[in-house]
Amino acid sequence: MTDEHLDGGEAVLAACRSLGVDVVFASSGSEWAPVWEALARQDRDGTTGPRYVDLLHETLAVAMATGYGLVTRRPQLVLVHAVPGLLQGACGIHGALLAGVPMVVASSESTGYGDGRGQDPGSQWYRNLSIVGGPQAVANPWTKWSTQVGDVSTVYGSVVRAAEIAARPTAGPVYLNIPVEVLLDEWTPSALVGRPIPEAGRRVSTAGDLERAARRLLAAERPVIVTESAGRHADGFEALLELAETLAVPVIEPQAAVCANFPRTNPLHRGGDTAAAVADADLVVLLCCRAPWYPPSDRPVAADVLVIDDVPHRPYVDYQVLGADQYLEGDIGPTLRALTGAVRAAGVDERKVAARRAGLTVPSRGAPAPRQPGEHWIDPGDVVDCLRELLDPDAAVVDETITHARIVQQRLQADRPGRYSYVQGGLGQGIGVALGVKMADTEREVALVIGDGAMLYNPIVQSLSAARTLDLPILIVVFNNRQYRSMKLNHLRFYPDGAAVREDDFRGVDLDGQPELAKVAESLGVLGLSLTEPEQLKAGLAQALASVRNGVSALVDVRVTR
Ligand SMILES: Cc1ncc(C[n+]2csc(CCOP(=O)(O)OP(=O)(O)O)c2C)c(N)n1
Ligand SMILES: [Mg+2]
Repeated sequence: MTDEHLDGGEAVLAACRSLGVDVVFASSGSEWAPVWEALARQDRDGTTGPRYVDLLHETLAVAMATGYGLVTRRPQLVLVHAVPGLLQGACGIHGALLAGVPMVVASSESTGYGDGRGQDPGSQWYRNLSIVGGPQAVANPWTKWSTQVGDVSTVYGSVVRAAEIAARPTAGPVYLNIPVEVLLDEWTPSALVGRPIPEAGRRVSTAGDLERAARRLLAAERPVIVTESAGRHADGFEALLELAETLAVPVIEPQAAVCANFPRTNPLHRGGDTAAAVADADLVVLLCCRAPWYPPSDRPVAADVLVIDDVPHRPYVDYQVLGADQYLEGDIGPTLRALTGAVRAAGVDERKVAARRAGLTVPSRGAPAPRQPGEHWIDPGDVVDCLRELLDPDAAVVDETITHARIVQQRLQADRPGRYSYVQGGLGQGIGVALGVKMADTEREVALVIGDGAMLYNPIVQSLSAARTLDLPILIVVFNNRQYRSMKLNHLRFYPDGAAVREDDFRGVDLDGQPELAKVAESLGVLGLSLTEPEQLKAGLAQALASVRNGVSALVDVRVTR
């Protein structure tokens, strides 16, 4: 084969170039030599193209693409290996689906198993790697879309199309099975190859829908906005602020909120209790809410419900009750701006708005639990308070805590877009997501707050190694209660007087056997600190942050009271 032989690997890379993909996040597999060859040619020839990053675990590769996508909202390419790599990455891919993060995930199968024409793909494809129905069938339930690329002539177009599908609402991961024979096959680029692919067009509701929604808002006496993820969308945070301020509408971020949507410091932010907030409302605006009522049938009967979303009924959600009286559909930023425009055009009753504003008080952050005399360990609320004080005001906080998430949300007081992101889906993605956020914006300070149990689900060795080798310094703060506290609370909810509680004999809870996380971190070139006493907290976190600002990641293992 000559150096100038172009194949399916070149087609994959050419598609990335046309799409403006910045990064290929990869976890190795024998199918990817054609892409590696294309990358070697790219380097040799000085061609502009994506950066390629080798990662040592699929969860890490996918989670980094998720973190990167949360910041950029643009799809990147993730390469994994056949079905095993796809399955290993599945937890993260499902997380990206829930988070609405676009990405193209690709892996291979064999079509000829060594008997086909062309190069020998290797006997492992015949012996070990096949799966009945193909990997695209495996990926189908937890991706937005999945298919197989049947021929080298369609590789370029398939990768482009996959990314275009991934980027459109609801954004999410798509999967491509590009068989190894297809990747190795000779490729003749068509005249279309190399044209830059435009971004998706913006969608806004019709003028009629906007006007009806504006009139509803203006007519309401006690409207309230509930939002889980408006801040995930471009301009969503700022556009919501403008709408809420224009009408002095209170905003609720329920526990299901996954990002910073509205400044917690704004008097219109009314905390996280949807049930209390809607009890007296005559209009509830559900803005980007998947699961506003619980139980699902618990929609308030007295209020009208206006649903504003890009895709109100998420195709990947199995059961969803919104209870809408009106839908306003379109891209969130432009739609909210247009709604505010329609509200102003229809005429705002400033006296009514002023009266509503005058009735607001600043909700309290909640005092820390009183400390028992002689009590060791550190209050989790104090940890968040201290972080809020010490972190750069623009720092991004990624959250993979469970029972501490509410405290983090309440006390962090996120006041700007991108300040807070909750890791969605199964545990184990947090470090990767934080590293991806850092990679997308290397100037930004990034902190991960994480439970001890969640930490132990992460590929710690691979992730902390990546932090060092890719020069992505982040702060990791472990809320260590030496248990899966959530599992215990769950058990107690179902069996408050059961044998486990009477005998103090729980399962699925104890994490006393965990390794010393600070030492694990130290062994991987990361500053590791263990804090057990409240007096150590501020100095410890400050020392860790100084290390991060100096280019060395830090892990602070904080022994928390609960
Ligand atoms: C991949 C995966 N496996 C299992 C679970 C179930 N699970 C939910 S929370 C949790 C415990 C988390 O422990 P920790 O991070 O220490 O938080 P805590 O409960 O102590 O607040 C487990 C095991 C999960 N969410 N994801
Ligand atoms: Mg724990």
